[in-house]
Amino acid sequence: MIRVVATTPFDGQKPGTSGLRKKVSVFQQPHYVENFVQSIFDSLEGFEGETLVIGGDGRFYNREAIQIVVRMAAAAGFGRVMVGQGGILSTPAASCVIRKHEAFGGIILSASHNPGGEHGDFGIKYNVGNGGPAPEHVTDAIFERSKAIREYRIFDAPDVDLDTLGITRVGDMVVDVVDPVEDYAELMGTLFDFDAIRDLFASGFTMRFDAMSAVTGPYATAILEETLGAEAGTVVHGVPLPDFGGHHPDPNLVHAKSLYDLLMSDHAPDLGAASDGDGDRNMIIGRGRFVTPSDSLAIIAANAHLTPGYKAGIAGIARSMPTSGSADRVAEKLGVTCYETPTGWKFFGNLLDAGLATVCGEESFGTGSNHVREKDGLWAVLMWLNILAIRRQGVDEIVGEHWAAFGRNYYTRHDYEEVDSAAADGLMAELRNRLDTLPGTVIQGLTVERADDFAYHDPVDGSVTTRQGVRVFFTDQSRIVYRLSGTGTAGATLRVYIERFEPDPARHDLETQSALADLISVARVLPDIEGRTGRKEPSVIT
Ligand code: VG1
Ligand code: CO
Repeated sequence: MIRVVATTPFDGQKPGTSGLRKKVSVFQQPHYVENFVQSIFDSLEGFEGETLVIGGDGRFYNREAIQIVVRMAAAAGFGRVMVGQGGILSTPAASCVIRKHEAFGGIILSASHNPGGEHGDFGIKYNVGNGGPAPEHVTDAIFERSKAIREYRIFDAPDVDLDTLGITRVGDMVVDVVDPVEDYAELMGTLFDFDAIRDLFASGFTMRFDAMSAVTGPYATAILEETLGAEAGTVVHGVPLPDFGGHHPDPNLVHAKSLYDLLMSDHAPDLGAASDGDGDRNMIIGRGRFVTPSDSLAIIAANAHLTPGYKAGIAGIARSMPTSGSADRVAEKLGVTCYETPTGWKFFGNLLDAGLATVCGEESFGTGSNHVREKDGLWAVLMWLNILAIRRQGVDEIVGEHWAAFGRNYYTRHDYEEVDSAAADGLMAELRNRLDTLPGTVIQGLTVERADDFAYHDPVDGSVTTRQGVRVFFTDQSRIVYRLSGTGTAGATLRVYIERFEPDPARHDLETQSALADLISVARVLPDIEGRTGRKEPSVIT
């Protein structure tokens, strides 16, 4: 019943920052999904009879891809697949299920925060047995294999019923359709003080959670409304749709603007939060106060001991390099290390496994901890709710006190999307050429102190990852970082990360873009963004 199908390689099946992401139409080409999935299986060893977890964010093509993966897993010799009902598993829930059931690994169908629908993006990602994204040596092997693949193996069988819970079979392989929320919700209950959060809601605390018509709807409704007693209607856009309702499921100031506007208005609830396509990102907004993801990480690290799961304190913090230095100050005060890693959650896995870090975060609206091996949107929201339930202060007050104690890192990211790839590569190459000559240069009154191209030396396995972004540090404790995105599907996206530390509490209430105006201007002229890309203004500012 196993069919061996001859095939030829496709160009560009190279996993990026988080899996392989392309337009849906690319994945719909005959053999495209099969080639990549076979390349994954060919790069792994020892999974005979083992369990593979499969699920996705519900976007267009999710079900079709899952049927292919299930039949190929049967042909490859897996003993069991656990599939989220309806093909649904948020990325953190998939990580949770892999760990809890000691699966060999998992395949997550998602392009995360990228738009969905027939004309949107699709993606496939492999996660290893610790529940985290495959590390670089695995993704490199998958890519190498994809360039040489000649055949794939697939079980000839009818589609499995993804909607009915319980066990069926494809050949000898068990297909276990599981509730996508249950294991995850149970884990959250062990980490946070649900009684305290219930009391908070019972006391009249109000919230809006925008699931952006993506995967977190069922999770948020079950946990926030049904378990914790948040008012019905707290969760909006709570039904996952294949095209995310035509919206861009990226919880930031641009794509979740209606939530932001509500929180800045007269009828703002106490807390606003949102999550992305696959449920690993989060945005936190208090009444009248947006919390940057970098600040959120720092505040969570400083307050985690107030929650049951972290009451013993944290062993360390890890943040991606472009994330602001606010967490570093918390680590210093706590007497723990703050690790600085390249962009992408896969670099946190070793630190978490080795017990070196407990909480991790990225400026791109990603926060998480050692409870799973992915960033976790709802976890961050529950962490904030638990902190608010114990401190009984508003978000704005907590953020203000944090800045007063640690100083404020003004922070913004400017993205230039879909620029010409050659122009973007040229811009980065020129910056790299200038690394030696930049120190000492004065640009519009700001003096460059040092500049480098970030390289990461993993303290656990000794691996080295180079060329992770050009950093330019100035003498006034400010910094600009340039790097190209590894998740886009059209042209190149140049990301410019701009940050300045402000110790003076009298200067903590400035509007971010104006507080950083001089640095923003330097960030544009230094590599001549307009001259090289033709762009006067960024496409997205967060
Ligand atoms: C972006 C973010 C990065 C994040 C990655 C995956 O990558 O910058 O911090 O880990 O997306 O997030 P890049 O290479 O485009 O800058 V998700 O929610 O899309 O899995
Ligand atoms: Co995501």
